[in-house]
Amino acid sequence: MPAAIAAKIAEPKRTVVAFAGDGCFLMAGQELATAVQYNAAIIVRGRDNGMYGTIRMHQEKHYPGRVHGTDLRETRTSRLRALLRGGGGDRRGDRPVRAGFERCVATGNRR
Ligand SMILES: Cc1ncc(C[n+]2csc(CCOP(=O)(O)OP(=O)(O)O)c2C)c(N)n1
Ligand SMILES: [Mg+2]
Repeated sequence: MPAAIAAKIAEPKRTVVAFAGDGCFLMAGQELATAVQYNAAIIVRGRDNGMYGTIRMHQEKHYPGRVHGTDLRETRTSRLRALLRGGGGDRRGDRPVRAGFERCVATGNRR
């Protein structure tokens, strides 16, 4: 997300999309405040699998049966976004994604 925000500030006319896992969003999602502050209308496409999946993969591979500290609870990104006054929608499931994405692109391009 920080890189996406910087990219949008550097290239405001271009559409910038950040792909973020739930763990990634939990590590840097508060930077949404920076995006709002600098009117950097990025799109964040999240994937919530309830874990630090990449780290889990290494644990399972190198330490079978000793998974530790890689579970995450469901991340309610919509609440953080509302708190920080970011726009957009919360689209779960696969079917509404295209419409939601197109709306995000249109919104970002209006700014
Ligand atoms: C700031 C920071 N801290 C730690 C890491 C190490 N790290 C690499 S992948 C990963 C887990 C990412 O989890 P998530 O975003 O949920 O993606 P998933 O692997 O589950 O698809 C972590 C903690 C990192 N890349 N950046
Ligand atoms: Mg994850």
